Amino acid sequence: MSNKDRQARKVTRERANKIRAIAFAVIGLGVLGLAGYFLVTAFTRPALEPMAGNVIDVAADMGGFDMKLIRVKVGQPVTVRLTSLDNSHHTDGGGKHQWAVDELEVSIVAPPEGSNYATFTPTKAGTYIYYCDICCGGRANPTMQGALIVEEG
Ligand SMILES: [Cu+2]
Repeated sequence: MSNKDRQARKVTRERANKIRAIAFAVIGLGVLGLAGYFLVTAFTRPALEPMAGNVIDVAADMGGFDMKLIRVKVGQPVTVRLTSLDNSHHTDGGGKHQWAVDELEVSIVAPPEGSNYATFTPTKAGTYIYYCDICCGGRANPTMQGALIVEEG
């Protein structure tokens, strides 16, 4: 091999290395950007539309409900709006959560990163358990439970 050939090979190799380095940098930045995007969306809540009436906003993620206790009055209509903070990439429940009270026949299922609501009027005082039966252990999971206390008006 001549010196000239050797030189040409070296240049080609250096160029290939440079291209590889740039490709890695671009991929690295892309991954970082994506990670940043997921982090930001994971920690920001979706904006909620204003609603009329007595609205109780409850949020849920894999860690449970953000409210463990809700107080309402007998004979007064109340709207519970459930927001799921999880995205659809969750394998457990697909990012959906539920807010259900068997005795009141209320079951709200919020879509991933979205909200859903139900309006009901409790007619009997008492303490009711609300729960999510979709994710992580369902009803049996103590973090996916709370108490709805219905008091005499
Ligand atoms: Cu849940």
